[in-house]
Amino acid sequence: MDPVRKVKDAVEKVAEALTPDVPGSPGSGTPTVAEPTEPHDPLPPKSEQGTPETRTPTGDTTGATPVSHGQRGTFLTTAQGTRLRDTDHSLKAGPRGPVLLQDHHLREKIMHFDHERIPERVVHARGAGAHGVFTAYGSAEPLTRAGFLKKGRKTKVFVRFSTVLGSRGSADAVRDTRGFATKFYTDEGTFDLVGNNMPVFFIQDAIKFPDIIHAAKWHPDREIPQAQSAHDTFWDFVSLHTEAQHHTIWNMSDRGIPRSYRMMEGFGVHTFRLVNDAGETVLVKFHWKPTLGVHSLTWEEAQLTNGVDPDFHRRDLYDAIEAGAFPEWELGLQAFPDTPEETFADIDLLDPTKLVPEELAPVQAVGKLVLNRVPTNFFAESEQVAFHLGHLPPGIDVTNDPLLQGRLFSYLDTQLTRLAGPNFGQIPINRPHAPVNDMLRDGFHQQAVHGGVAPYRPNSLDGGNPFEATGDGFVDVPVTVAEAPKIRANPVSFDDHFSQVRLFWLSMSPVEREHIINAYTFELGKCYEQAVKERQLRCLANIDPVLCAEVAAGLGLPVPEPTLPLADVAPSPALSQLGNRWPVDGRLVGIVVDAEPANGGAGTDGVDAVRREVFAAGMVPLVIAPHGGTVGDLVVQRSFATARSVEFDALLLAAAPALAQDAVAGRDAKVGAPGADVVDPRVLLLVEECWRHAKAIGAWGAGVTVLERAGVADTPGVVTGRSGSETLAAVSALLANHRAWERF
Ligand code: HDE
Repeated sequence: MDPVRKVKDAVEKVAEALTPDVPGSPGSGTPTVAEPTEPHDPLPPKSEQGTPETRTPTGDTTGATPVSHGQRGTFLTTAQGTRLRDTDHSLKAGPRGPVLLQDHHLREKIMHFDHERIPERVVHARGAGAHGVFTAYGSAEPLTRAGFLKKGRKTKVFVRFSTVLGSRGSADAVRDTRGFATKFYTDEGTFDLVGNNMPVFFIQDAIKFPDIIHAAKWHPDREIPQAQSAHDTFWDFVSLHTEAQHHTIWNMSDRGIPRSYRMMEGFGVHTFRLVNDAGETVLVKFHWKPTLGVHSLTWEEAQLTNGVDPDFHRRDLYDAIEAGAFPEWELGLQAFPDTPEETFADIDLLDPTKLVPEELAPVQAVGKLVLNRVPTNFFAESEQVAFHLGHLPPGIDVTNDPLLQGRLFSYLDTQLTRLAGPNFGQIPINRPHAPVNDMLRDGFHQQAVHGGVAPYRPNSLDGGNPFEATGDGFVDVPVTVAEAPKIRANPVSFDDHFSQVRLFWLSMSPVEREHIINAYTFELGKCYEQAVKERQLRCLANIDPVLCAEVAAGLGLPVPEPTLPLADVAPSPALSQLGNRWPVDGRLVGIVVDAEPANGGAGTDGVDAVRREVFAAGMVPLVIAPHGGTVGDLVVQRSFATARSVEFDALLLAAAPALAQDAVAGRDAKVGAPGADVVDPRVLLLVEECWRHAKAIGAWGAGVTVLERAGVADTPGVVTGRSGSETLAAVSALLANHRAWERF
């Protein structure tokens, strides 16, 4: 089906579900879901979680015993399958007597609960995952023999997005790098692309990873701040360790506060090596390009969001998928000749603090990822998923990037502890969809009942099984390793720490530069140590004099002299987020309405039609009214008490709701204002915040009064129309630019 049609159909379904004539919607009086009184079967397990099991946990291969071991049958049981008649009362010696030690159900229930938590990830602890499908265009076929990149091939995927620094319960909209890890369940074995939303990293050698993470996470004495880089130890490290400056400017840019996971780019960061059937190789960098474009929050919006809705990105991802606005990315490759120098345009491809500008090496699209299903169980899937860079199918191989090489060790090692034993690959979300026939045996939490007597090679007792692959197995590309002394050192090219930081700065539009200046000023302003601030200013002096002077002015410190000549680099316009128009699918549009005329409001004339037009455009309308429930025929999604501007991408004002009469009376007594003219201050706050955050605002009819009262009428990105429809058209056009940038 045409994807646009598909989104519209799904969006219509949501629209129908929200109309009051649907049983169960507020005002209809008909309950949708009757309280269950009769036992019935639980939902079946998801199909792909059944595969690729061929044996049941009991070793039965006859098919007589079902494979799934959770949630079977209708009745509550113990973990051993004994049906239970009571799970609410402990076994006691009489109703008022002591609890008996022999109560196995009590002990089993509490024991299991006591151990429900597992250690969180040491980095990237906070995250959210989703299932999807990857479809290959075939354009990578000349470069790699990887089957999942052959034209038309569809591969199931699981993606987990994350922040890096915060704990599992920390807020989503913090200033931080985002993880973008993708598991492709290919039929030649699993491929994990474990990337970030920024193309460069803080360090050039994995041996320094504990240092950067110790510096960036909380202070060890008080375990604060949570999920923040705005503190002394972070800036102490990055100002001393100047190779971190490139990644740091990405964090200080709008890329550090994405609007949504759906609106982030992804990067494999390292250079990988592809090999085709003829044994020819190329070096590549992987890119994910979001269909909706790359968009960010503003800093004030991010800070408000973390209080108002700490789960903002998680909720946004799941809401979009459930509304049928499936998030999409194209997978792209930058390909470079595989030369002995491993450089391209003088850029060292093994240095993970360097990017290759797209103007020099265009990103070629090789397939599309669509996320179309939220996890059934957060713990089982998002929490237990384990990615690894060494999960490579035939046709993709690693390079000698020293950061990548260290990561190859780290992920297995950390997962051994986090998932408590070596068999985490058998957890449903981690199981390959390709058939597995390894000779790994036993260990904690072994799920398989392996047959045979000879888990070794060569053997004759199991008939020589399993056999080594002949033509189609994984082959390590036989790269020549130069004869060289054993040494702890970097290539000389790794010493250039500033040229690409300047390249990034020069590539930004004026408004993006302003945001970067503000971010450095905020973060350094939160540091206590004068020496740290001064040292970071010296780094900024080597990036750009204006950047350095502006931040120094904000901190009230002198402007230092650069210690290096400024790099002579050409900007890369592709790095800027501005200048394009993007689809508005899945954008949230708030519509402010008034109470019914009978209750002193102006009513909701024409609002239902606008709401339907918003849906038809693939966006999500949220009606905001003085109270919950319904107003006229409209179902209210947000009341003035629950609505906050940060949730909406654009605001429509259909009315000018007045302050409730009793509140007006109190206010009149204080300031003597004419009661009927007082617009509800919560509506004014919505408008003021949307305006400050440069969001599109539209009004028609009585709604125009609110613009005047808020003092924003006739300013950029604020439109009025003769009808709701006309206003929506103007607001949609503004939304395609993401923000009214002129307002900054
Ligand atoms: Fe990771 N990283 N990392 N990292 N990383 C982990 O593995 C590590 C790096 C990335 O959603 C850990 O299972 C080292 C770069 C993502 O489950 C750990 C180094 C990039 C995720 C680890 C790096 C990443 C992780 C913690 C320096 C982008 C979350 C939990 C050499 C290209 C995956 C785990 C998920 C997670 C180590 C640097 C991305 C400790 C040693 C560069 C997206 O093994």
